[in-house]
Amino acid sequence: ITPISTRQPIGKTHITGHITGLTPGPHGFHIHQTGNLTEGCKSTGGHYNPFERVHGAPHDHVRHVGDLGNIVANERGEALVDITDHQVTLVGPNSVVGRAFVVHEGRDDLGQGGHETSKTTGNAGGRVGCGVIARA
Ligand SMILES: [Cu+2]
Ligand SMILES: [Zn+2]
Repeated sequence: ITPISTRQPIGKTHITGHITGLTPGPHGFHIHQTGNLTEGCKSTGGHYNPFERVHGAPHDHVRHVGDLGNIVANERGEALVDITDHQVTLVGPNSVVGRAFVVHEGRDDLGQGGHETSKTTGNAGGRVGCGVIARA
């Protein structure tokens, strides 16, 4: 995933990209706490959550800042990312620069699945890909 731009210094953040090599179907897509890839995607920590809220959907006010819902891969395993988000920011004390995007094995239930991990991770399964958010 490459380009990220802000339309305004503070406000919505537009996240775009093209992810390949996935299994077809939905995959949880989040910003995790750190950009530490020393142990692969595992070492990026949990969902970025500066306000100590529960896991939710992108359109929920109460959610982790890093909760970007699901991306959907087509039958060739390709997913287009085009997300405009109100909580993610590239500036200020809660900037996501230096943190990481993580793509999960399965669907994020957006906190509604009733599983014991629904309210923390969306029960999205393992981490299949990740990348650090850096300044270009
Ligand atoms: Cu995640
Ligand atoms: Zn979350």
